Amino acid sequence: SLILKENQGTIGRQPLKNGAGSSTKTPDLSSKYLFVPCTIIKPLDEENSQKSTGKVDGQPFPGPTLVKTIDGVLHKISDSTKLIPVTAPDDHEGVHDVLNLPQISEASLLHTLRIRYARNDIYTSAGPILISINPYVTVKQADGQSIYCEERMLLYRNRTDYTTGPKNPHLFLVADRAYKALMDSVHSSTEMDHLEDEDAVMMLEYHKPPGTVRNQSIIISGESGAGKTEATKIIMAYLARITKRDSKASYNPDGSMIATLEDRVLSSNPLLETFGNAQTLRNDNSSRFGKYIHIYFSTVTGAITGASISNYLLEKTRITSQVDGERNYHVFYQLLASADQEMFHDFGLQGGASSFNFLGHRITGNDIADQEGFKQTMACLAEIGVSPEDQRALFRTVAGVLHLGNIKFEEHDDPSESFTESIGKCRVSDESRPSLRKACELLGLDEAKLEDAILTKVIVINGKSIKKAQTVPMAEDKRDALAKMTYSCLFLWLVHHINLSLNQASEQTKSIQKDQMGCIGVLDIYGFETFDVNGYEQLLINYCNEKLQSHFNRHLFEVEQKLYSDEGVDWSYITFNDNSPCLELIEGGNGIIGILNTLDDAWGGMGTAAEKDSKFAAHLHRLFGKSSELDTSKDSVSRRSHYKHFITPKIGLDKNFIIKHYAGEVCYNVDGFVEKNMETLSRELKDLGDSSSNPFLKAVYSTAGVEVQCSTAQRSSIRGSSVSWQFRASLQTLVSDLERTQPHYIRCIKPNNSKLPGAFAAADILKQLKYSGMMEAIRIRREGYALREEHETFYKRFSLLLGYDKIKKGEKGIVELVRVLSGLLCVTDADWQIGHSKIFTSGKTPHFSTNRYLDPISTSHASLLSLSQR
Ligand code: AOV
Ligand code: MG
Repeated sequence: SLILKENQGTIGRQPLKNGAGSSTKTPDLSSKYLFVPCTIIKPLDEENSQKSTGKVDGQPFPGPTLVKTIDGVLHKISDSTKLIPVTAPDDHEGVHDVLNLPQISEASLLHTLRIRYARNDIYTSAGPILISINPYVTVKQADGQSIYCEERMLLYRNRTDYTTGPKNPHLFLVADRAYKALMDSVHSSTEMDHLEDEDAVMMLEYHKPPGTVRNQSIIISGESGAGKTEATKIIMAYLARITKRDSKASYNPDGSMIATLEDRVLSSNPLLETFGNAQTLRNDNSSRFGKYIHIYFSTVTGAITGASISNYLLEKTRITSQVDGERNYHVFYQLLASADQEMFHDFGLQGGASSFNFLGHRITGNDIADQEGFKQTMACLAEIGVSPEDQRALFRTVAGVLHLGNIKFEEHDDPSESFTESIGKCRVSDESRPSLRKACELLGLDEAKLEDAILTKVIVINGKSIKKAQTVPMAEDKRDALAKMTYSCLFLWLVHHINLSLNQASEQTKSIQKDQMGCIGVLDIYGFETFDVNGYEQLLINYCNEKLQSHFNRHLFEVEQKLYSDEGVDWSYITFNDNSPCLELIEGGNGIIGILNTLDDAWGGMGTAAEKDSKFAAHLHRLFGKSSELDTSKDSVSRRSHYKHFITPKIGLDKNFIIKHYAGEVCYNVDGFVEKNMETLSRELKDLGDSSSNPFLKAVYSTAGVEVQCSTAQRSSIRGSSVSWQFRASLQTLVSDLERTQPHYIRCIKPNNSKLPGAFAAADILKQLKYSGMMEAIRIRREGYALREEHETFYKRFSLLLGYDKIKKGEKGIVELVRVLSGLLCVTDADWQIGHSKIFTSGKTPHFSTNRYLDPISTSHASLLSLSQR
């Protein structure tokens, strides 16, 4: 087989109409035919064709050539040397695990994924990593049931060891592997002997003495809409189902049944989605926060004993404004679609979604889905034990936020009001007074106090507090800040409440000792992002990905290294792709101040937020740009590796800077950076919140532990309290937590940008494979030995196949066999290594064409393997 190489975009634009099986459609080569296998029909250039006579069959001829792709379409290739020859025997088409491919490359990886996706195999393994491609439909198994049905769960669970039962890659396989590894880490594990290769590799590293719990983590990443949240839910459902015990039902004092812990764990997902997910252009149910869910198990009984959720960086701008075609958080629309008569009246919802400024006006809710969502939200709230009073108070707060958004301001010049200093005074407009009144009623706030807090600012000059009037834009900003504070505190209150509910179980299971508890953490976090315009949020998200990538690289490298050194095989040539220079450029360290610290420092001094943004950009270019002032310092050589990751754009210097991330270059626009990083909550707003007469809201504000940064104008920096600083701290905790676990990686891929089932946009998919670090995983394998086989299996296979039944048994026999095979395959000693228990073969064994593949003597080890399996 041959595979069309990337950037052959023009060759198929004029398909040959008369060719057999040709299509009249113009194929989109940039995507459709990217790395599609084809065969050479004939060289088109006679001279070249003659020159090539005598060449090995199947090798590309230089010059224009006619090729036929597997779908029968003919293509004229201008330069056939651009075709990539691949070793792809037919029985390796669409293998479960791409590391079993005789030759692993971008091309063969993409082709395998394409074939599998077309036959509804949406999961593919790459050794220990699971690649998942969003199907955008419920995938069914042969009997018509969903591939996530209970029967299937039990099938994955009930296999006696890893050599029986279903092997097709699946989320259940990963979840089960994590669960089994957790349980095995406490029990003496002789089962190791039965494990399949890849499982054994993973377990090997973590084979701890009996009695020590090895916590597990499942790290799910991918771009928006790739299926992370769905995967998280499927994994949680699996773990809840396989550990479910038949326990006696327990009841509340009012006679209602208390939901089981497993059910409560599962209920947490729809609740978090209601308050933290929204429809975006990329995903109808996009999570606007990151989450790490710890599920605790008793290692004695195997049952779930509790759970807890850590959340990261809820997107706050969405609460007050959304881009065209996107929505605010689901809960607003659910409330509007389903509130009962009493709520409608009490909460002032009669005008519907279009009457609220915070809901935008371009997109209406999907009433049916929102009504269904509301029912589920109510049921889940009850399940996690939120009282009917608190449920109502919660929705009351949601409605209060909506009314805040309808408060408008106008300029006025009323001389009766005197401020020490007034620029352009403003007041609440008359027509929006009812909104102010309603917001105050719902949030338990005093109207006059709210007005005062929004319309004035207290500043301290020479120890004296002075009230300063605010302009209309300033008052609008404060109104929005109050709405964001209220909603984000509500979200934190909910997370806190869920955690309380999920930990009640630990009360019931108090008898379980600490060393008898184990944990599986599931991380559903935003993937690498790059848009036309990238802002503050993208910087933090990509920083997070850079951090996780570092963890991923180190893990892959260490696993590989451990395997080789345990086998006594030389691994010195495997290089570690270290992204710490880029990480340090962002977060600082190693003598580098870092972008985030520079941003924190940009807060100080005078000037508007926009001026500070520009100053920040200028400062970055001075610090890290090509002509950096630090460049001349004596330790500049060691620092230069950091600068390589910082690029000063050719135009728009005052607004932009570029970071060269592991996944590619991203240009960031500094607009709003300083404000977003600071997220000032003025003293007035904090005091206002404290003054609420609504006990629920008081509790909400206090659980969230509202941090106030007051009078920061006098401080030169906000290091230690900025949003990025808090994010950095929570990320650090996350990474150190992950480092104590055995990780399992799931890489979610979005197949196309139209949310369509079946469409495989190859170029975009390839980009995502790169972002997700898959290419790095492949590189490590290719640098090392792609194929490994137990001595005995290897011996049995090849000694028989080649008729060498006379060669010696044991260690000597293996050495002899390897020597003979090397000679036959014309490979060098560097392509083989004999480990203590395994034979390692490099993935660099020579290419062979389809024709040569049929001849066992001249084929490589890999095809011998497949032949001998027949
Ligand atoms: P995300 O979590 O990765 O995006 P989701 O898990 O929300 O993406 O998936 C997006 C949508 O794709 C879902 O709402 C489903 O319609 C569909 N989908 C995903 N996985 C499956 C599956 N296994 N089977 C069927 N449909 C699926 V984001 O949170 O936006 O980064 O921010
Ligand atoms: Mg999500």
